[in-house]
Amino acid sequence: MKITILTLFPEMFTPLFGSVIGRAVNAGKLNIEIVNIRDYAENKHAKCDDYPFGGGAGMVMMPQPIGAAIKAADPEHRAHRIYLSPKGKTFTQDKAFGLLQSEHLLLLCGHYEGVDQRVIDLYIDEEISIGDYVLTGGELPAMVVCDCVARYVDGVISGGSLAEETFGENGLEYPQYTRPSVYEGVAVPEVLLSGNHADIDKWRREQSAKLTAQRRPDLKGGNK
Ligand code: 4FD
Repeated sequence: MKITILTLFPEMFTPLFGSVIGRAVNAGKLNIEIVNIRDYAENKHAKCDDYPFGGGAGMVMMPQPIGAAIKAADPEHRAHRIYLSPKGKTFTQDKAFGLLQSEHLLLLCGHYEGVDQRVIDLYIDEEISIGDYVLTGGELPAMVVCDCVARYVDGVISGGSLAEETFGENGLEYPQYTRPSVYEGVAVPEVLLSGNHADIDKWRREQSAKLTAQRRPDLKGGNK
């Protein structure tokens, strides 16, 4: 899979390459391309924002640099093009799974008060929001989408972890423990040390169901 990210702040994406995702990129499992929109501005000072027509606070990102950057990155519109915005449809784990069907994702990050509406109307396939809050730019949302989708790409993380986790069919995940078996006087639940895998599975399913019913009755598995 290829993910192209269009932004005015390419340096914001450096941490993305530091961890699990960086390793996947280096192993050739995933191709992440960061494009600086400013490189496509055709005016003398590479200006990319301007005052809103009709007045009002803030600045709006100009259509020309974004349009040129999109056309260069995806000349034949093969990519699924996403604009990160508080007005978008809310991102979920299911949504991330669906996005995996695309060979190429293009993520457009807006800044200021957003981008000229004509860019969205002409070039964007889908608007996505990562939640009901406003940020200074679409970069963090783009990283969230990128990370969440990338985890599902073959070989990015080890097999078992994907199947058992929260937001699958199973509701919220059961609590995890590691050594030592007693920490600050608090012992690990005995069943986990029993070596009886049927009992352990049963305990984990119960914990999972209890937690989901308490905290997230809206989720699947909330009353299992
Ligand atoms: N909730 C999100 C996305 C972007 C963003 C922006 C219009 C502001 C939050 C378009 C206004 C983009 C989100 C940039 N804040 N800020 O996913």
